Amino acid sequence: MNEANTSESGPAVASELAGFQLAADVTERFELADLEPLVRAIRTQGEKRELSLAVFGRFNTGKSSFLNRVIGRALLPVGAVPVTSVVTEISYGGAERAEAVMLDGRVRAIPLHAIGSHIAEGENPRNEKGVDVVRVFLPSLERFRGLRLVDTPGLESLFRHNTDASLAWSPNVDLALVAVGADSPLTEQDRELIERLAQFTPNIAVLLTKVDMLDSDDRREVLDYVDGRLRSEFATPIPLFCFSARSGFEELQARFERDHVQAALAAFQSRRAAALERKVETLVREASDYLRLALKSAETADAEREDLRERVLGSAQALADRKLQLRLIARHSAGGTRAWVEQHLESAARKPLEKRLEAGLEEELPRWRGSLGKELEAFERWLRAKLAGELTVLSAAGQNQFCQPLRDVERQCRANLQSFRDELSEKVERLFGVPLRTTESEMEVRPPESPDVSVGKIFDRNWELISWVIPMAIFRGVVHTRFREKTAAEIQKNLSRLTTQWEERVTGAIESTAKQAGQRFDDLTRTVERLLLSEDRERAAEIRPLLEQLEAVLAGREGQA
Ligand SMILES: Nc1nc2c(ncn2[C@@H]2O[C@H](COP(=O)(O)OP(=O)(O)OP(=O)(O)O)[C@@H](O)[C@H]2O)c(=O)[nH]1
Ligand SMILES: [Mg+2]
Repeated sequence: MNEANTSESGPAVASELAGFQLAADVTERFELADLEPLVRAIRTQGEKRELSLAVFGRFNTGKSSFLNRVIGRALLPVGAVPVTSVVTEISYGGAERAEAVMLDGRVRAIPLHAIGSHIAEGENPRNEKGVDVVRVFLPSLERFRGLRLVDTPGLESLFRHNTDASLAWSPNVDLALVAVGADSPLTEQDRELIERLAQFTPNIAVLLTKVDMLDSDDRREVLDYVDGRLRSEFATPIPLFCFSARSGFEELQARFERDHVQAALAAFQSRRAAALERKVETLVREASDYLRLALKSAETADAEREDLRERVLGSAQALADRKLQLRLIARHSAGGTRAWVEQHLESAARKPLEKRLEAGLEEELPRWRGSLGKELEAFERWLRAKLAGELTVLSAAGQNQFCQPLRDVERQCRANLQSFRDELSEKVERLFGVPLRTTESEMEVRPPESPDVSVGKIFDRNWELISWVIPMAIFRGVVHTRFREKTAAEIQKNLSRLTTQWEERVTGAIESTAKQAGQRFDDLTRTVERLLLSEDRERAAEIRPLLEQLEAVLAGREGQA
């Protein structure tokens, strides 16, 4: 088996690599949250029995279609709009099965045929189910033992969370495949993506997809163009493969498997070691960048501080105004939530619901024969059960719609924070010559669950006591008219109650989102203040030897290269 191939040399565990422990310690000591995923990826690298071959790229370039072809079945959902929303890992396994690893770490078995409900944007919008990664095991992948095929959500779509999910996973990559559509060959974003992936692995190839869309002359022209661009943009050669998921292009797939996959498996140890080396090198470089910034800041005299602070963060008033903007976004959306839910619940659903219950009531009425008390009881039981059933369905079906104001707030807060972060980073880089490394922890927005629908008591009086004195033969018509009126009134009352429940839940989630955004804002300003506020000789003395050691590691690596 490939993973047992020990004839090649190369460090398999991170601790053997110069600088890793030092950089990991610096990451922990200086709380460099944005380097933590890379530290984790490096630590787990040593335990991995498989190379991760991950396909990245712009949405709609055919990444999932490509992997479906490679695994020989239509497993992954595909479509003309952005589809994949969760990273999916596929590897050989003795039994066919799938599991979802949730963001909170729990692992759930899921039926293989239902993975779409976890990984497709349409069925799991904005990853509202909170899935971290889906893993699939297939006995048919015997020939890929030692390989983990990874499908990632597409980049650059309007769904920013998909880009975030792909980039968050990217430190784990060993063999990166960048999918580029033959219809838009190699954009500026593709180049940036390759550069980003090169931080984590030197094993990068480009897959030119959908080549069936070009005739052979155009295909040659596009191939030459992409190949030429790759050569001029990157110092190391990047292999290029053509692919089409359409039938008639099987030879391209066979060539890819032979020249890329089998070659990688044959050189398993060295590919794994190279990816590990690259990750550690990136970690050491980024940790030393951070320390250089921290050192410059600790060495800056107090006299220059206030001026620096003002130049980076702006005045206290300007900061307060920015933070107020976040609160106003939330307040505005929370204020409109009731009207929004009302529009989608009461206005849209009331009439059809009334019609359904009226028809149901007319069917039931002839069955209720007895004293007033008995009929009232039958009516109440029927109406409560019917209403509860109908409202539960309406509530669940409308959940996505009702949460729209929450999503708007989340999107606006995220964009607001991002632009603040970009501005700060740019100013710090201008003044110190080193980019600002800030904690880019994601806001966690949990959409509220559907409330439990409960229909309260319908009649307050206990009619049982006097029902025997009322002759139903005479009053039945009047009583039934009252039932009809009561049905409409109960629909109105309970829809309004459900609207209130949803309003409370959505505005509660909006408030918590706004609070989180406020905290992120404060974290960001605190990080900068911590860097800028005081001249700190002790801190400078602590940083200097660490920085020297990290720089020595980097110099040693460059020397080796
Ligand atoms: N002509 C042609 N169309 C293709 C090919 N591969 C995929 N498509 C079409 O391109 C669209 C996108 O395919 P997907 O496989 O879902 O693309 P993706 O890159 O996984 O998209 P995201 O998951 O959104 O990132 C679908 O409509 C596919 O039918 C191909 O080789 N040739
Ligand atoms: Mg996809």
